[in-house]
Amino acid sequence: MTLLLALLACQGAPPAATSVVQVAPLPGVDPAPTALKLYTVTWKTDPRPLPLSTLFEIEATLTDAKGAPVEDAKVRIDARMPQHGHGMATRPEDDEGVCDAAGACTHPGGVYRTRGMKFHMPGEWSLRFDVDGPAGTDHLLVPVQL
Ligand SMILES: [Cu+2]
Repeated sequence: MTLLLALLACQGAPPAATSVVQVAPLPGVDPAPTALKLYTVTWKTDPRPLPLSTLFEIEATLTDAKGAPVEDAKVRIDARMPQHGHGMATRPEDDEGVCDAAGACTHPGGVYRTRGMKFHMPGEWSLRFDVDGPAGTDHLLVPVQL
């Protein structure tokens, strides 16, 4: 029943493609510690401010507890609407970084990019960064109101 309600909740008329809703307050400006404080994530969207119903990408800079860039981690970025029980309609693509012939990849400067994200509904979104790096796995959840 919960699932049914969630589906029904998402069948409202889609917002006009031209509408751009300002996030308030605009998240991602300040460095945010991950849940276990193993890393710090500073991120921004392109375009900015974050658009509704428009593809966007995120550039995240990952640093360790001492503030040094972490170049050899894996960062996955995803988003859900927790009150509706669904995620994005698009499949985000995390950039592999710079890879050598053996397939080992690094992210110079600790910069990670994810493309193909879209918030297709207004409401409360939860942006999630999953980090798997040299200090261990950790994550960051950021509430985003559109
Ligand atoms: Cu929804």
